[in-house]
Amino acid sequence: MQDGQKDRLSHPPDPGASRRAAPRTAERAKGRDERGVALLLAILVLALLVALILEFDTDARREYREAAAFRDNFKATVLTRAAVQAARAVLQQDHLRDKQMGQMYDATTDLWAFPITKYAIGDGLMSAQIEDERSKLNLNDLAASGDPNTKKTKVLRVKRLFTLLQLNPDLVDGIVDWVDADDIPEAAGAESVYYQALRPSYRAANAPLQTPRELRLIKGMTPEIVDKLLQYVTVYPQDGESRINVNTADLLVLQALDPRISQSTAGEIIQSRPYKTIYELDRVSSVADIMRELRPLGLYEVKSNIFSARMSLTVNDTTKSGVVVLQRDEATGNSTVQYFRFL
Ligand SMILES: [Ca+2]
Ligand SMILES: [Ca+2]
Repeated sequence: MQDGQKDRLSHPPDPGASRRAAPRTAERAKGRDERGVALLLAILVLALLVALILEFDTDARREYREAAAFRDNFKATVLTRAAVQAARAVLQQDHLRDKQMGQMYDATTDLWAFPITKYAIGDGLMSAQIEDERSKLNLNDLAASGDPNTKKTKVLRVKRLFTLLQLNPDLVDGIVDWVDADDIPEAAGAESVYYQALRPSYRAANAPLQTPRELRLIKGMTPEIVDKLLQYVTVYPQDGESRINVNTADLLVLQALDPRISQSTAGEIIQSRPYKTIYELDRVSSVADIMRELRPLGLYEVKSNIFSARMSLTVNDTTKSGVVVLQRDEATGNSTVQYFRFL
């Protein structure tokens, strides 16, 4: 027997040996593969985790920003409403002061007339300006039925203002028809028949204007014309009572009052402000006769009971603006909200 054979005989070949040797190599390879896969998985998980964290971070930041903006918006909204109460308080204070002094007039020298700029209120800054609505011509007085002469006087007054503003006075006929109860058009006006031919069609309100912005619906009006008018016309009080306050009225509004009031006489009226009573206009010699003549017609006044306030509240990066119209009770000085809108 050869050694090898002996050897093989004494050590019979292990049938599993070669099978075991091969798996050892395979296992090693498998081990390497598994470690590689595990590493890849780990890298993948890490990458996912990083992506997740980044996304979470972005989301969290966005949500935080959104929450902060929501919070600021909410605060500004609440503060805007608080500012309305502040405006009411200012007007009440003015009333009490007038009563104490025994001088019931409202002028631009009053405290309410001073603008408030970035006044700290709560977590926000408030800017506000109160305006006298009686410094403007009330367009709702054009609805007046009854005495045709009174109506004519009122219409002419508004037409004069339009002319002074270099706007077509015929536009006023459209406003008259919009607010008057009838369906009979004025010379240059328009009633529902006209608006119903438009696309989209609508009807004339045949009722007082609710807000100055409603003017845009009226024949011939454009947003530009309405913007130009806003400083000089009002729709408050809604019942159309339209005495203007000579202590606050603009030069053009004073001129519109009567055709004999020129730019220079209107300027003289402004120069001699404030007037504590309507009789004090007699001080202005150039216009005394005219004002005496207008006095019994109830065209003007030295005080006001209707005001508007524009407020803007800023909390961090969020600003909320609102406009409120306040009617002040002449006996108590307490104001009621006639209109409120966020801008
Ligand atoms: Ca009408
Ligand atoms: Ca009419």
